[in-house]
Amino acid sequence: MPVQGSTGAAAVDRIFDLILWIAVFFFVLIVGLMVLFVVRYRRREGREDAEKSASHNTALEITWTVIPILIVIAIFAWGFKAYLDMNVAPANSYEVLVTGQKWKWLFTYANGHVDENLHVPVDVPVRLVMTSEDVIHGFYVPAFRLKRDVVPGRYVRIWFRAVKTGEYQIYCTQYCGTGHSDMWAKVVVHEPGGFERWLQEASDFLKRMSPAEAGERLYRTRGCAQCHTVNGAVGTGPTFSKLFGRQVALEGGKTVMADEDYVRESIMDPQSKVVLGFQPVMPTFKGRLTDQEITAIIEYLKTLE
Ligand code: HEC
Ligand SMILES: [Cu+2]
Repeated sequence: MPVQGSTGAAAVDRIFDLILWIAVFFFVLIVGLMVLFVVRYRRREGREDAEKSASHNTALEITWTVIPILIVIAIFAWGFKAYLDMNVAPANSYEVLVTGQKWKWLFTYANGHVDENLHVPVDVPVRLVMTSEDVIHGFYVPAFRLKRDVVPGRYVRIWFRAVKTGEYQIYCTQYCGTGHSDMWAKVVVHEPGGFERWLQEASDFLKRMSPAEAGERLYRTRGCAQCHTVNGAVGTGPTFSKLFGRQVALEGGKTVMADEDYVRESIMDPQSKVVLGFQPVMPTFKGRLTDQEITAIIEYLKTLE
């Protein structure tokens, strides 16, 4: 088993152990008796005919019905309680929005900061409100025994309380396409106070970084990288490599110079000028990126000339 990184992990492991040991007990009992009977009642000289067996034993039959029923009820009751505990978050939980998309997880914090990793304070209940942008994904943190599928158009909630600082792996457990196995992220559990400091610093990245660096970060964290490469390869959208300053051929026969205004328009109103040979599938980022952020992206595109 991975380390128990959350309060829920211990509860899950206890039920797992219970079911495991019940299974081991009955496996040994049943297979043991079977082997014993095979040896004992095998065909031998002078024992050719099977002995007449009893047809019925009420006491035995009631015993082997009632005991398993009690065991199954106990497993259900215990499992159901743990399931409810996992699903009903304490009222004072810190909330983080989780979005699954091809092929990364994005985490949105209360102040609007968007990050590729899930940062949380230790010993504080954290509620995740999760959804997907495109197809089904499965949010899975083995160390927290936390797993929930997300689908577009619907929100699901889970919560956890991390008990140890450190980094834990997040996986996607639904086969969601070519990038599925790269859909990794980390839970970073901070010591008391460290989380607030991290959030403050991370949200200030526009002030802290040069515009081009900040633009690169936005390119990665705001989903542009899903559709646009920077290495010249064509994805769902055209590559950003050597885009800036080039003449771009559009659907309908026109061409346009890829300058600041064109990039800005492509982000705010993608359908107004559609690049030749591409589907008009880019979502608008109007209201989702600030002017300052768009400027940072433009500065980043300039570095890819
Ligand atoms: C769902 C896929 C998708 C996402 C996500 C996406 N785009 Fe696009 N983008 C496209 C497609 C397809 C085109 C070409 C068709 C068109 O012009 O609308 C395009 C065109 C563009 C163009 C014009 C490119 C050219 O060669 O002329 C720019 C600039 C651009 N996108 C920027 C961005 C930025 C910045 C982001 C992230 C904030 C982003 N896109 C997110 C699919 C996407
Ligand atoms: Cu996925």
